[in-house]
Amino acid sequence: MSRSLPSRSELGREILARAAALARHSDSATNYTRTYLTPAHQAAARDIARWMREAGMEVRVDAVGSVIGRYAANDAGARTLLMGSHFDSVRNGGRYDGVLGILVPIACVAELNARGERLPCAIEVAAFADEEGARFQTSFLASRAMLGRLDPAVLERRDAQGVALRDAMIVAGLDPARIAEAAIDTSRLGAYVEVHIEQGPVLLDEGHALGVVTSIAGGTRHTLTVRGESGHAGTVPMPRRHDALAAAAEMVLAIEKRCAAGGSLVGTVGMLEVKDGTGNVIPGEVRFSADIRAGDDATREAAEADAFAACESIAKRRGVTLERTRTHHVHAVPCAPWLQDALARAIEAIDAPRPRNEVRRLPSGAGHDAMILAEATEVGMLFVRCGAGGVSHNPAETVDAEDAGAAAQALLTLLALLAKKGSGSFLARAEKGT
Ligand code: HGY
Ligand code: MN
Ligand code: MN
Repeated sequence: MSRSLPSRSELGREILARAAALARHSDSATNYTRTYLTPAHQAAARDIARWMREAGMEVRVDAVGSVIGRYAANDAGARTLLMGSHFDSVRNGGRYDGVLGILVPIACVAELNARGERLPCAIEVAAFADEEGARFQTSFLASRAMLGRLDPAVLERRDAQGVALRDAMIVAGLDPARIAEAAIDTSRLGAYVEVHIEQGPVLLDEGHALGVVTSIAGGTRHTLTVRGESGHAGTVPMPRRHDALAAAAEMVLAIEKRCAAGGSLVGTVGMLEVKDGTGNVIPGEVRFSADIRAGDDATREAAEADAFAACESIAKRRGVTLERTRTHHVHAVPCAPWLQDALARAIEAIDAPRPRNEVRRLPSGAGHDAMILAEATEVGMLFVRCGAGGVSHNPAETVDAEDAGAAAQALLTLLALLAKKGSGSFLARAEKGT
């Protein structure tokens, strides 16, 4: 008797229970923070590897610590459908960002395995070890490594305690000299599909449990260093000061003002540190971050040019120097139309809650590993509704079990849809056939 499909709530409850178990692996005793290669990060990797094995996958850990499960095809020559997301987090973040995109595909493979079903493509689930880059400022480290595009210079980056990335790798049992071995044969990839929480309020406000991503906003991140002149807070007359922090503060507001121009453009200063900061000393040196994004590269590039020109003129007027380095850059990425259509059909087929029976397609303002995989294969993304007003990168981040279960049912349906296209390069056929 063929096994009945587990109910949406059964699937969802197990997914959320595992997210809760992973959330216990945190670098902090007081909040959910899991950064690259810490003991908590390694403990989470072990849990994920165990769940992948229990789901019937062969599991490997790659040269940068990503955990990759493989569920072989019924045809040895078939290509691979890669799914996954990241299991590191921002500081004091939410427990579903990234993690949901690992647990949902694991639940789907477990279901296929329980049915003894194999597909005309291999399935791989990648738990990427470092996407946020919160510890070493190394966004998308793991997915870049998977494509063989990780710049070895990142090995010299240091965390807030001064630990070099290369040393953190050695402590975690990895060999920094072998990061190139994380690269896969991308010709075997048929497509990449990432499930992710929306991290915004659109699906919530409009009553959609799931949504299909149309494109992913590009972005850059910069470190700006302002150098003025430290001095005695009590004796230097105001007109003679070269206060690095006051200058930086004016620059922060200039960046905010330019990026408030509307549309998909956004700008954020998330980090600011005063060197040798002391209450009775005029700050001599300040370093701050700037994260600028937009749905298209031209809008973002224009905003960057204007914002940083404003910073330069503030520096000149205040008699301080300004140094800027770009630490991160990803282009805006479109999601493959045929994958968007297949995901939309899957949402319709499982009858996920959607007003007026329409599937919502929407852009992603957040960056995802899919942006990097898009350099090697076609990508699709399935968004899952966030609760608590759609907040994310915040401990209040939440997902409903029914919606998590709906995502698993939609992904299972997508796999069935794609499998219908027959064996061999079934994904290519899916592409032509839809
Ligand atoms: O910053 C982002 O968009 C993602 O959370 N890495
Ligand atoms: Mn994130
Ligand atoms: Mn994420």
